[in-house]
Amino acid sequence: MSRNSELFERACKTIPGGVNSPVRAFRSVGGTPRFIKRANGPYVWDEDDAKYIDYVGSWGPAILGHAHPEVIKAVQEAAVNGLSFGAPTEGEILIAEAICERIPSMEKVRLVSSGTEATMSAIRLARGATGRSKIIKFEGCYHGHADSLLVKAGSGMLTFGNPTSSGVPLEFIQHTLVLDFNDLQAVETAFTEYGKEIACVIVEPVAGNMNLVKPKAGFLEGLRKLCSDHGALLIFDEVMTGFRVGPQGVQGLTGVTPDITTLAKVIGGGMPVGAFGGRADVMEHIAPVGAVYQAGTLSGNPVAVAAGLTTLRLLSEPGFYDRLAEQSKKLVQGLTERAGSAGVLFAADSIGGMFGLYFSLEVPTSFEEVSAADVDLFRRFFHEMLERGVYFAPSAFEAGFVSSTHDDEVIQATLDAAEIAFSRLV
Ligand code: HOZ
Repeated sequence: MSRNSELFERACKTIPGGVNSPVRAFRSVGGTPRFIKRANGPYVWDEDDAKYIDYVGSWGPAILGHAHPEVIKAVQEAAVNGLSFGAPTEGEILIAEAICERIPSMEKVRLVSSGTEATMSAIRLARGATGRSKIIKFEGCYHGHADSLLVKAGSGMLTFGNPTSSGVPLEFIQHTLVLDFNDLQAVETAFTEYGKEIACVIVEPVAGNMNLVKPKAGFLEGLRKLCSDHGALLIFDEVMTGFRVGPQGVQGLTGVTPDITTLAKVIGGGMPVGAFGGRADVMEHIAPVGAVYQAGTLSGNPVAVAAGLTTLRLLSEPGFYDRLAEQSKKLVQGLTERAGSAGVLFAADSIGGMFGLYFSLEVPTSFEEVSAADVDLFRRFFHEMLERGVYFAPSAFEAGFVSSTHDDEVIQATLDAAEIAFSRLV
């Protein structure tokens, strides 16, 4: 029995499903999850000593590749001084300044420990600041596992949604309206109907939790206008896209300015950090200044902040994002060409250091289109690649990530593996 299998069997005895986050269990692709022993640059090694080119990158944070020496050094130096104080530190000011300098819409920022905390707190802030209850979210956009956000669309366009998890009472989601991503008309209709009750619209401005789905031209601009016209707040959930698609996230690429932004992943450099921030007048509603309560023992943790600060500094090197985007493009173009030669129905897309692979004719623009892709073909491709030492996300509904260590040689090795993998699908 392989050590991965042994560990998985053992893990299942004390950990639900053997994992601490469901997608890691390989349920949608089948097979045994790889237990990772170590990682460096673009590679991870499993407990059977198999080496993989990694396109999961810890689901986004590993933008500099794994175990970047300067980030590791910063963590070690911070750890020596104590792991957690539950009191303010200078590092928290430095990272708040670094974030606010880089993302101008974030005039003030509060640190938390995860993306879920960031989005949950941003929603509470929006409700507290507007005095309204209803929120709009989009099908296929994932904003962490807070109760009011675990919702899928109801049967009609303007019905409130249904929980996507048991344990979420209907009463908890009665204020969540779920609409189709990229359907501006639906948002307009919702505002016409409920305008004065809507606290906020929350959106992944480039969706990364239903594979990768980009906004259509005018969609984000339209959301901005509708929110402004109706006194609602626009929340960009840039947990995944923040410092990943460009130096100012999607807002920097599109010029659309949200009122509140949520961040996590990259800003922690691999350590648990999240953040939400935005207009100063909105942020002033947060306790201890305002009446919206939010707190956390490990918020602004000094070791995590050290990793994040160092990461942000390294990302500021000139040309960093151009090079990253170039490597992602080489990957998706190369894969598309090889799929084409093998006669496999396939499309791919990328933005900055993020990419999507779709077993469908075209790049999707909605959850419905993503869902129509050939999941079985993805599953077979995933395993063909895994066997050849390439680790993609174990789900057809997750985006992939390229780091600055995915150089030409690494991309070429991936494409060589893909050439064989695609040929075995037909
Ligand atoms: N939230 C991640 C998927 N979009 C999964 C995180 C994990 O399993 O580490």
